[in-house]
Amino acid sequence: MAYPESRPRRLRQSEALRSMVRETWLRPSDFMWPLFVVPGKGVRQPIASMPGQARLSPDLVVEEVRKAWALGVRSVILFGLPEAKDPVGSHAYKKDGPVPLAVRALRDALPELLVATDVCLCEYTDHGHCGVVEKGIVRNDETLELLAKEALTHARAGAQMVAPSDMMDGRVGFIRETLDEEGFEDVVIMAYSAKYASVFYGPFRDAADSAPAFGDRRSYQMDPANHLEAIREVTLDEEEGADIVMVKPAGPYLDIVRAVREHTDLPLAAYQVSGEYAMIHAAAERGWLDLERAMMESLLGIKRAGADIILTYFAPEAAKVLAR
Ligand code: PB1
Repeated sequence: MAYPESRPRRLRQSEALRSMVRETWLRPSDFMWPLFVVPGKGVRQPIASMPGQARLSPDLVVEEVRKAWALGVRSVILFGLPEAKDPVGSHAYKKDGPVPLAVRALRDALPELLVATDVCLCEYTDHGHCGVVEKGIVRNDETLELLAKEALTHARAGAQMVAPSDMMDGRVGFIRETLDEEGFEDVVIMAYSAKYASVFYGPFRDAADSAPAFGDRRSYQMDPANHLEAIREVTLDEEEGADIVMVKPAGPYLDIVRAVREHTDLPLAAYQVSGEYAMIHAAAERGWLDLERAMMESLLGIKRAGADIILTYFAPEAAKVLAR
């Protein structure tokens, strides 16, 4: 049927009609809030490139997450910034490091909260790469042991989910095996499966002081030009035991989100990264975009593309809007 019998505008006449036929809805529990944890007490260091976000000590992480919980946010993911960095990222697996301490504090304060931790070495190595380096090469197999130690440290602290973001081959299976051997078969693995070598991580690297000291991450993170490779990476992580798979970044990769959604029946996460967050804030600060509307539309697009879980720095603010 064509015009004039068919009139799509009939269903757009009022909010009552538009909401009746709306195909995608956001919920506060869709959002997972990434947080940066530093050692100490009472420490709050605002992140200039990420307005509204800060590096927080474990006590203030609890304070901020309580507020987010009250708004409907039900999960967080923690990134650690250690006291010291070294070639093998040894602070990544210290049991009294900022992340394990924050995990314990959050589990005590909010027993129903889902506490996930990022598993990677880049925030902990003095060269800034996600694995150990020998002769300028990031060594894949030598890194697996260290990632497993880090995941185990987080699980022992009470993390219900670990999320390896390193992009080493075989790390999901290696971490799964280690956790199971140590009695943590219930700890969920959310794999950063299709993680691209993206420029949009800039503000994060600023926040975590984790930019590579030499070279880049293109020998382990994916080529932004590739689509089929994302399906291969997701398939491998599924076979290795991932419980949740992820596409990262999100906004510039919605085609990949959709393709992965159609490929797997596992829960699918998408990470709205620091650069996506910073861009919206920067445009809003210049008066070019309405911050709240741009925030909500960017998140709606990621959900519409097929993500079940959205890692986003907007989590508390977006939850506040949805609560209205
Ligand atoms: O928000 C972000 O930009 C996230 C960045 C992401 C965190 N998982 C990585 C950035 C990078 O590759 O440097 C960290 C990788 N472990």
